[in-house]
Amino acid sequence: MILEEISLKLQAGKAKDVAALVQQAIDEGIPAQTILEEGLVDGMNVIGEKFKNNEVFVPEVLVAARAMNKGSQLLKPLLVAEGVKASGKVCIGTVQGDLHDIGKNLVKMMLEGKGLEVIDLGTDVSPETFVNTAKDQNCQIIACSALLTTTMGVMADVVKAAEAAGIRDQVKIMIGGAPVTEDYCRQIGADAYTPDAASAADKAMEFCSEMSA
Ligand code: B1M
Repeated sequence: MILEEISLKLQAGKAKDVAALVQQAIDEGIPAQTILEEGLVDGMNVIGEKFKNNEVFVPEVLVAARAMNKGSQLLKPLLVAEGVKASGKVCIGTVQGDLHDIGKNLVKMMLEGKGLEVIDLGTDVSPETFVNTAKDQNCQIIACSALLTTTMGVMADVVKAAEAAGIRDQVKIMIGGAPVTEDYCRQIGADAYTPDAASAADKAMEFCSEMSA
């Protein structure tokens, strides 16, 4: 089955093959969301498990990540709804000290798919950069991604920085990433934790319509 092939080629780091298979899957009419989750994300999850067990190492993970990006770029136009007017503004980034950006890029893609305007701050983003951007650009939402247990604490600093800057009541702070939990969200006083990119986009839409009401 083509989705399994995509997953296997991604695990092997074959970016060109992944791109060709993703295109084929699109042409066959498989929904972009399904290709993303059952092909690309599935492959990345296998790599993650192997990385954890020392069966593959950083170079293999990097080529898999490159293949993932190549495949998801092809899906982007399909996930991004055409002609939808921006109904809110979000600044997104991976927190300071953390360079993982695949999940963050997926969240960005899904937010854009809902018609939201997204300012991508990249990786290794300081609490001050999140807060200053939200303030200067009038963002309704700050979206933070963290993949390391050692960096998720920066999310608490983002909440504190927003309080210190006096914008805490004007901005919703959304958090996510593999080590992040609902409990942690409550503990640091952020506004929402969502486990995946699609639910992050739904929640962001909910916040934006609440805030514009
Ligand atoms: Co890193 N890494 N890594 N890594 N890496 C993990 C995260 C790890 C779990 C691997 C492991 O040991 N099993 C482990 C963390 C352990 C821990 O903290 N508990 C780890 C480690 C230790 C490290 C290094 C320290 C390794 C080293 O150098 N010794 C190092 C740190 C570098 C740094 O950041 N300072 C490192 C480096 C790297 C690479 C550079 C090689 C590469 C990153 C490439 C890149 O991103 N451009 C990499 C990768 C690829 C991984 C794994 C294998 C895959 C991560 C990924 O992209 N997953 C990962 C293992 C794993 O997660 N299974 C691992 C796919 C992606 C789609 O999922 O990002 O979780 P994810 O996003 C999901 C959800 O979490 C959610 O939506 C997405 C899907 O819908 N989500 C949000 C994400 N952000 C959200 C925000 C939201 C809402 C939802 O709201 C705002």
